[in-house]
Amino acid sequence: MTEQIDLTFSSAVENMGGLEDTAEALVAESGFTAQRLVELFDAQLGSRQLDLAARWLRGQGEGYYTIGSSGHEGNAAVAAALRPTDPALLHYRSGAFFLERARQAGATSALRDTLLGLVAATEDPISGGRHKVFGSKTLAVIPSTSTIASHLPRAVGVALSIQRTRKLGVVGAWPSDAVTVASFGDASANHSTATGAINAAIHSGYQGIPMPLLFVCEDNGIGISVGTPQGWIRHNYGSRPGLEYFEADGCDLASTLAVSTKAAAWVRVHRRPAFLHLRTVRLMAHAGSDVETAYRSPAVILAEQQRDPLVQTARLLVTAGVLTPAEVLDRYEAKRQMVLSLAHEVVGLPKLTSPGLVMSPLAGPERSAVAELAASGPPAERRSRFFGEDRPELEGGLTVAQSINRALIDVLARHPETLVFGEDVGRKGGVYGVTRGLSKKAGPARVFDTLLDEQSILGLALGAGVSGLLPIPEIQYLAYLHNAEDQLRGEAASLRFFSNDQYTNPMVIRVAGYGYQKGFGGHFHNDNAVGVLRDIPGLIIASPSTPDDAAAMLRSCVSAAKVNGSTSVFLEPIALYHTRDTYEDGDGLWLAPYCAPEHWATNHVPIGRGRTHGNGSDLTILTFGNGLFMSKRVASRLTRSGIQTRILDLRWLAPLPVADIVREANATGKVLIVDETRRSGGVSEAVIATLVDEQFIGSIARVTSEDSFIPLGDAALQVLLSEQTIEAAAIKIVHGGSLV
Ligand SMILES: Cc1ncc(C[n+]2csc(CCOP(=O)(O)OP(=O)(O)O)c2C)c(N)n1
Ligand SMILES: [Mg+2]
Repeated sequence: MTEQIDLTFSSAVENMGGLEDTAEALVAESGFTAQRLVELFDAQLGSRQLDLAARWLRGQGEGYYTIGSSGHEGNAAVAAALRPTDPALLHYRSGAFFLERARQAGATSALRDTLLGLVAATEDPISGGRHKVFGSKTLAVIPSTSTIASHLPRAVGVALSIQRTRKLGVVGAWPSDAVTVASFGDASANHSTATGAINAAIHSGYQGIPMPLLFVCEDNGIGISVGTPQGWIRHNYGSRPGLEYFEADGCDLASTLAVSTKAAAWVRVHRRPAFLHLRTVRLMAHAGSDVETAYRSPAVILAEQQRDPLVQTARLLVTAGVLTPAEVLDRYEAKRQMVLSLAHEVVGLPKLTSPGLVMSPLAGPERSAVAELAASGPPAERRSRFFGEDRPELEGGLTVAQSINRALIDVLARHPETLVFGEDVGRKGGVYGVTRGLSKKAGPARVFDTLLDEQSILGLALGAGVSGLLPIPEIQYLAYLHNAEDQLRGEAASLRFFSNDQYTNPMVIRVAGYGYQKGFGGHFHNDNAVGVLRDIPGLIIASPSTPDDAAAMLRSCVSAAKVNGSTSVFLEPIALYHTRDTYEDGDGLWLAPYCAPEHWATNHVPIGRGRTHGNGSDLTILTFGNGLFMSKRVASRLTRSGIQTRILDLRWLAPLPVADIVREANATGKVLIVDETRRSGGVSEAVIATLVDEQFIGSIARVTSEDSFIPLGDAALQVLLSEQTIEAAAIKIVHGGSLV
């Protein structure tokens, strides 16, 4: 099918004539030589022909993506104003930016690479056939998901990390004078993710924290079918203190170049955030499948076509005598032929043809490499600087909170690129004291308070991770992860998948969670639902219960992040943070000594391995978190009534310790799952499914919390799993239903 803009371009150029300008004047206006202008025109032509080829491929049933860049080709000028080493997180209409950046870097395959993405060929150098994304390791383009604006919190993190790595003496991924660029559409500018990220950038800049970040809003006046109110972007962002504002007609290459150059230079010099507003048009509808005439009048569509940036660049070049109309048309047709012949080449290339191929980037880290790294302690000199005379292994029994605190200090000493941050993490040392003293020891550049925005906290971690740092962000309460979830689910967990393992998100997200808190009641401080984490492919979920496991498991998660960029969620049981006694007041049995580095190898906790407590042969209890504490107490009472149990602490909710589950289940033939999360969507469902999958043929029962939110006060105990319930269920399964 012939596209209208294709015909309009040819007829507009044919009718161009007359030298109304001079090449010198054009060069003076844009700040670029005539030859560079022709190169940028080449990037614009390439981008346009890619859009046309995408539709041709779709028509052949060979292409799977038709969201194009037509009307946005002015963004070639933004690339030209930046350096190819400046980290870029791009809007999906960035074809011309991408081609120009490739040209700057001397990369010759960008047209073909983009086509490989369109046909989902395994040869696609960025995603390996998993998605059409603009991304490249060599071009410093970090691929973004299609969730609009969700790349912006990461962009803030990348910008912050540019100087932070230098400050810490860590090898960073970007040059020290780099500028981060992040582009997005006008409708996206209203998304809370965008407004949150822009706020976080201004908040940093306001405090004098370097934040070299250029936001580029490509304003085509519409988001799918919904118009952006006239002048809204300028009204909203044009005069924000702390956000330098630049605006250009994105359809006019010369002025876009001049303004982009000014904006990029401003950010590079001032290390503060700026907002570049490019007025563009959207040609050929939102995507190939979008029937624009359903919501836009023919007059509006025509008016947009008349602002076609390609026609305008052609006019600039022709009227300044740089190219003749015939030369422009030759270039246009030559580019069409080149792109079409590449499109023919990529049709039929191999696709991902097995689950294993699709999922290869989701594989976990190599076990031996994690074990080896987790066993290696910090240099003695650095460790003694951090701990002084108070080496934790000499402190005697520690609580879970103390143990995590000491383990974090060891991680900070072992890995100088580690950052620990979150709300109240720095000066106060965490709501529960888990990060107490860390900021003093490691310094405020490494352990610090953030603004109150979980989305920004995770975004900062995402940006730090791709910049050479090792972030350990804290989410203060599990319930408050949910308003930032996309950063974990959509960004952190999917990046390595969509970049074929080239970009990763090394990080350990500490989350305080679960119920049974005595100090602070109600649902939000006692959230016991983890379903939202358990189905994220590739995500590691650690759930330590005991002080010694907590320290060792933290080392495992950190090592996995270092070894292969794994993202882990480290779920800390608030109710056990300060627990000392297990059975009776003063017994001190929940405390555990801290393991000295020379014993880390023998005390290593592999990811996906549980821990068995006891060796009874009557009943196997499978549990985790507070469930371990309750089960141990119940088990001791059961012993008195002649029932001998063994308890498997799962320790990892993903990957589950399948081999341990099966072994311990078979050891008694009777399994009770003790699950403090909800009955629906809770952990017990996965454990039962594992037993069924593994063809366990004994008895299975489960006790869980109710499908409820947690109310305030003692009413919580009505819906949270209790020791009495566990005990009754244990007796029932052992004695076949008769309570004794
Ligand atoms: C969070 C989210 N909600 C909805 C969508 C579906 N969606 C894709 S593009 C789009 C419109 C974006 O408009 P704009 O930001 O102006 O960019 P444009 O396509 O106009 O360049 C929408 C709603 C999405 N991708 N992400
Ligand atoms: Mg738009």
